[in-house]
Amino acid sequence: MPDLQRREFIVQGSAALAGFAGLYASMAHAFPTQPGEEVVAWLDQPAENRNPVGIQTQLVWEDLDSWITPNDKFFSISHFNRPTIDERTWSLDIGGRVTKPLEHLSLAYIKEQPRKEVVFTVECSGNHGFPFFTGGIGNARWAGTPLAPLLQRAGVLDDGVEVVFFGADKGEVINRDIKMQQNFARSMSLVDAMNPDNLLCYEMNGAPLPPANGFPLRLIAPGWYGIANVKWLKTIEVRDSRFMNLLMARDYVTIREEERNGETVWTETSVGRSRIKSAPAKVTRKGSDYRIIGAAWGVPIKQVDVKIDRGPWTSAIIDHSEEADHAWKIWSLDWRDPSPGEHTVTSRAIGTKGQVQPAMNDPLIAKKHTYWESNGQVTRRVRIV
Ligand SMILES: Nc1nc2c(c(=O)[nH]1)N[C@H]1C(S)=C(S)[C@@H](COP(=O)(O)O)O[C@H]1N2
Ligand SMILES: [Mo]
Repeated sequence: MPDLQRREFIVQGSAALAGFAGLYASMAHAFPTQPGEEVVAWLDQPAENRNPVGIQTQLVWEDLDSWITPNDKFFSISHFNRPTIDERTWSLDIGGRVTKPLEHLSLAYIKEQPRKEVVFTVECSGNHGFPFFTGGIGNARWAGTPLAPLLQRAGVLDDGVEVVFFGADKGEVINRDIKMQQNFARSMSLVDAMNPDNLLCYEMNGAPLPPANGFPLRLIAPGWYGIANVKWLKTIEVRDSRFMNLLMARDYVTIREEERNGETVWTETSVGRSRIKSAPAKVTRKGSDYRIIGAAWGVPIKQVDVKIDRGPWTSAIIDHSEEADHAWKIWSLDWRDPSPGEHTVTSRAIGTKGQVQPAMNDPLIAKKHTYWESNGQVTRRVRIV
């Protein structure tokens, strides 16, 4: 293209873009909330929390007004007790199938190691699995030191294939009538554990880890469901075989009917890496202008579509002002002239590799018999007056 022509093209192009930007100025940034903007509450509200000890501080979707979830609004899950740990007496052991066990690592020692930060959206794999559990998600900036160099320093033996992360919390576990006292534990293959993204994390949004989120140290495993992110970390143990405790082999196992050439195969698979998901967060109104705002996460997101009632899918605008590889994307869509009355709002995320968030009647969801990995499309109800 000759220079002049190209310049003209650029000028015209940017002029056209400016017009577009003007029209959608309100949409490019979903946050902060604009003056005069009010939230239209969903008609379908979560049921009363049936497990208030285990599940605390769920995200209230209508309150979503920042990319980062503040620590005091971040959800917290506990399967056993919630230990209060004194960092002066706490230490971390890394052992098992290694040549040089690293024992009694202090918090100060871990903080002296190279620091790394990641913005990562943690979702509990049970989120949306129950009517009372729809806010098990939050996005934080986590800081810590990479796990891999410490495992390397410990010198993993050739037969070391599995890395187990033990928490300080514990409780009674029963299997085959055998009653045991066990610490919370989850494992990963050595290959997965060595991923450079994994952090031994001591900081959340610039503050020491809050007790509810794992003080003084937790694993942060970006790209994995919440369960892999072991809190109140106490021991890391390399083993020579698969680890099959409650949280690896009985709970957090997804049971599905899968179709193979017209035959049903029942599968039981471990909950691990997060799946593609999105949800409408809120409908806002400013005068007579309505907007739908939501989030999408689980895998790298390319696109989010929104469906109102039984209408067509319309692409939402993704807010690129704050983004990170492992963080949710905030999206919004202007809702032009909604008719008064009740409506449904459904969102559908599409990943960069073409993954599509399944509909609730997709066999992937409909033939799933357990509540974990509830990544089906979320439909909310709203009344426009
Ligand atoms: N030690 C320990 N770690 C744990 C848990 C637990 O009960 N004990 N719960 C897991 C689950 S199921 C989830 S969803 C995440 C939640 O992290 P959060 O409580 O910081 O939000 O922590 C995980 N790590
Ligand atoms: Mo979870």
